[in-house]
Formats: sequence, C-alpha cells, structure tokens
Amino acid sequence: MTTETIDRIISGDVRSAARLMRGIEEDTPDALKTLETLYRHTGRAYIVGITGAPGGGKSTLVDALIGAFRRREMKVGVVAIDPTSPLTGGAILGDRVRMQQHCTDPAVFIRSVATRGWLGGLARAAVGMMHVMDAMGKDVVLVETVGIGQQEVDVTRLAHTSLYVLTPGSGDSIQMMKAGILEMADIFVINKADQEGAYRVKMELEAMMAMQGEHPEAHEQRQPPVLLTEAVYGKGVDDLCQEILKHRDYLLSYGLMQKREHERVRLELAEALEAALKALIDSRTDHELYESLVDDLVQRRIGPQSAASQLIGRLSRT
Ligand SMILES: Nc1nc2c(ncn2[C@@H]2O[C@H](COP(=O)(O)OP(=O)(O)O)[C@@H](O)[C@H]2O)c(=O)[nH]1
Ligand SMILES: [Mg+2]
Repeated sequence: MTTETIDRIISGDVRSAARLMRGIEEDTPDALKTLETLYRHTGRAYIVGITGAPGGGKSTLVDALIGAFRRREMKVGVVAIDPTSPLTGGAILGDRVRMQQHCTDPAVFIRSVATRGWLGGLARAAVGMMHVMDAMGKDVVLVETVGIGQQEVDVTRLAHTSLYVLTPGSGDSIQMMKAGILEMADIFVINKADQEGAYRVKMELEAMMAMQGEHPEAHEQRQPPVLLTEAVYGKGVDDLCQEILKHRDYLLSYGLMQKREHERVRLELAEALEAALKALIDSRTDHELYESLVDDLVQRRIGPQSAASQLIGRLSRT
C-alpha cells in the first residue's frame, strides 16, 4: 500500500480503511507494513473497553453508547472482539445486527474480529483495527470483548476507561472479586436494570469496594462508580457516556493519562515481541529435530523443558 492509502485513511476514507482492516485480519505483510506507518498518526482516540459475561447486553449497550457519543458530535469506532471459534462464526453476526442502527452514519465505523490464532492475549488484529480507527480520526473507540480469561485483562489494560458490565441476580459480583476485576474496572455497569435485583447488586458492589479500601496500586484515589442501565431502552446510557467523559477528565487533570499510555504501549510491545519471536522460532526451527524430540517426549526419554532448551540451543547457533 502507498502513502496515498495512508492519506486516504487519515482523511477518514472508509473503503481504504476497510481494505486495510481486511489485510490486518488476514495478516498480510503489506497490511502490517501500512499499519506500522500509520502508527505515527495514532494516539488521539479515546479507547473505551467494554467487558463482562456473554449475554449481559454489551453489544446493545455499545449500540446505545454510539448514539450518546454522536449526540455529543464525537466520531465513534467500534471493535467487537469475538473469542468464539471461527468455525461457528460466533456471535459476530448478532453483534453486527445489534449495532446496525448506526450503519448509515459515516461518522461511525464498526468492525468485528474473531480471535483466532492468539491464545491468551488480545487478538493482535483487534489492536490493529483500533489503530486504524484512531488514525481515521475517531474520537472514541469502543472495544467490546467477552469477559473470559486473559482477554478481558488485556482489554482493560489497553483501554483508557474500562467498563465492566454485569446483570442483576447473576451472582457475578462474587465471581468478579475472584477474578480481580474489581481492581481493573473504572466504571461498573449493571445492565438489564429493568430486571429485579439491580439495586441490590449495586449495593453489594459498593460495599465490596468500600471494604477493599484503597486501590493496591493507589494511583487512583477514585472509587469506580456503579451505574444502572437498560440498554435496550436506552435508559441510563447518557449518564454512562457522561461518566466515561468524566473519567477522561479525571485522568487528564491528575496527570494519569501518561501513565495509562505507558501501560498501553507496554502491552502492545509485549504482544509484538511475542509475535516476532514466534515467527522467528517458526522460521528457524529444525523440524527434524523437533519431530524427534516429540518422539522422545512420547517415549518419556526427555522432559518438555529439556526439549525446548535443545531447540533454543539450535536456534541461537543458526
Ligand atoms: N431486559 C433487558 N434485556 C436486555 C437489556 N440489554 C440487552 N438486553 C438483551 O440481552 C440479550 C443479550 O444482549 P447482547 O447485547 O447481545 O449481550 P452481549 O453478549 O453482552 O453482547 C439480547 O437479547 C438483548 O436484547 C436490558 O437492558 N434489559
Ligand atoms: Mg456482544
């Protein structure tokens, strides 16, 4: 791709952006090179992570939030990360349908990405898409991901503001304490507040946070607010939008934005490093040795650590 493509993306051209995003998803060297050049033009968008258990109403909430940000004349990008198997297609279609309301608005750009091939961390493709939307001039990029395992941890680290969505009576709040989410979310959202028990969950959460006391890293003196929403009816969504912007002001006025930015970039570097090392290992591995080590492992002649050491020893000699 050319500098012309880059100029077009920066001016907000949807077709060029979509083409690049397809390339990113397919992991083509050309797309990755373009993305690298584009990186210089990123860093302006405000990243909002939305996580929580499946079915909690995250996609519906994102759809409603798009409207709220648009009413504030902010341009919006959405990256929906779907961790389900690419074979089944997952919930991607459902998510798209749920956000369709805004598909004719040129200031809104929505993409879904499957997380194939990236165990543990956040899909690299998703991060790439965030950058493209950022470079396109989106003021806010909403990143939705299902709250399971490492992925939600990473999305909270990648975001400037992290929302954690739960529902009434799901016993989510107890789960969260275990997962350490309590420390990571900046705003809690109890969606489906039309259902019974929303207020109780709010009280429980607030009590839990009060009990926990200060944030262990103590860089933020602020207790995360707990908001009630009814995403399907758009209720409470404007307040949520305002709360997100309030958190941004908070980060800015206390000089915490820089710190977040460092953490975000650190994670990206770690992922890039891991990917580069994987590629290096793949290209340099002695496949004959590899297979013979597999045999050795099956026969229990050797342990996996020693097998790995042998392969690495061979790598550094080539
Ligand atoms: N009763 C009720 N249902 C909702 C609300 N928000 C979303 N839903 C429904 O919950 C289901 C799951 O929503 P979805 O946005 O796909 O959840 P996600 O898996 O977290 O993205 C859908 O059928 C929504 O219509 C709400 O505020 N109240
Ligand atoms: Mg969803």
